[in-house]
Amino acid sequence: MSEPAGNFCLLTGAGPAAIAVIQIRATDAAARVAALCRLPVERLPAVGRMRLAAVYPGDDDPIDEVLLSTHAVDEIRLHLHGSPWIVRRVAEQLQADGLDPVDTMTEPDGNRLERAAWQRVPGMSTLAGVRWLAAQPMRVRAALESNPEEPVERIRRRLRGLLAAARVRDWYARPVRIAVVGPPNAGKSTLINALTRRQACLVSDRPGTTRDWNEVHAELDGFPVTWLDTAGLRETEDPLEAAGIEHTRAQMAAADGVLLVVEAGPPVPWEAWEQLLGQVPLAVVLNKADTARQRGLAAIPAAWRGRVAAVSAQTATGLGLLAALLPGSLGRDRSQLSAASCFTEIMRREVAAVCGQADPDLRSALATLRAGWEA
Ligand SMILES: Nc1nc2c(ncn2[C@@H]2O[C@H](COP(=O)(O)OP(=O)(O)O)[C@@H](O)[C@H]2O)c(=O)[nH]1
Ligand SMILES: [Mg+2]
Repeated sequence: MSEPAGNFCLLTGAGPAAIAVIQIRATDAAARVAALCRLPVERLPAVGRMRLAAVYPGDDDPIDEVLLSTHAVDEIRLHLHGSPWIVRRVAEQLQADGLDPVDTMTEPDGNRLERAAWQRVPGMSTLAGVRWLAAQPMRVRAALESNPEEPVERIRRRLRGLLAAARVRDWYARPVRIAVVGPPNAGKSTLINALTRRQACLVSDRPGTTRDWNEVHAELDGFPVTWLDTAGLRETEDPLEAAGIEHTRAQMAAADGVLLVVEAGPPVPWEAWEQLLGQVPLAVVLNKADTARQRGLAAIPAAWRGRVAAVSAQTATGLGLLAALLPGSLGRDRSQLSAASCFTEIMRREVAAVCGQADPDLRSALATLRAGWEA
């Protein structure tokens, strides 16, 4: 009997994470992964690099979009969306191709920085998050670098940047909860379907259709989002609809923010909405822009003015503009996405401690910190 061709191993545990990582070790790992992803071998990432690809176990359509990372010539990892079905399907295919399943979880390679990043992969909810995390060891290493001539204030500024960008991990790990509110029939459910490219919410031209609530988990621009579809807010005699409206108020209170959707064209009672919401909406959507243009925007509350997007949920126009408004409204500075970040709590504490030191202690504390993370 011939020797097994190589093996594969599920590196990530099963959990709430949306990502599962399968490590493939084989002398011909590249050829195998290329076949699985229907890519020419030369399109696979070089050692230390990543790329997106689709996986095709068997002759089916692609079952998932994956991130491929090459760790060595004989080691490639597939970062899958962690649905158990997808993981099982890929594992079955690898086994059918002659690879041995290995149960024991191997210790991730690399130094403490790399290990810390790999161990946190399951906490990322989107592939963009995994990509961000995978880039961190390199970025952190560069940020901790310094030479004796560098002014201490410049080092301190860089360390503060590391601390400020620590929150980016949360942007990728925890879905932001956005309640979509507005009058009945404004197109709230249609908008959620358009933003998520799914038919998750019931759409009807009969006002008052959405009475119970619907949570849709999706990705917006690489970030995890939970959209909360709500019952339209209006005066009603119907007790069932009234219960839905009561629930909408509770959802608004529990969400991270609200998206106000109104119909473009008819006059909007802005003052009433201001009172009802009791908060500045993340964005004000003037929907059905395909049928009418909004007038009377001069009356919109001043704090809401920079947050208006005219869209058509039906034709999916203006959605990009709306998506572009949200990071700013959520207080997220996109420039931090490309910055080095303290991506673990321990690292954050250690960097904060160094940052608080005066010169010349700061330099030696930084050297100690660097040595600790490179161990
Ligand atoms: N013309 C047009 N109709 C829309 C648009 N968005 C939603 N609608 C229609 O408006 C009606 C109410 O939509 P729905 O999403 O159920 O509104 P909701 O009550 O706010 O959830 C449906 O007939 C939709 O097809 C849009 O952008 N343009
Ligand atoms: Mg609805």
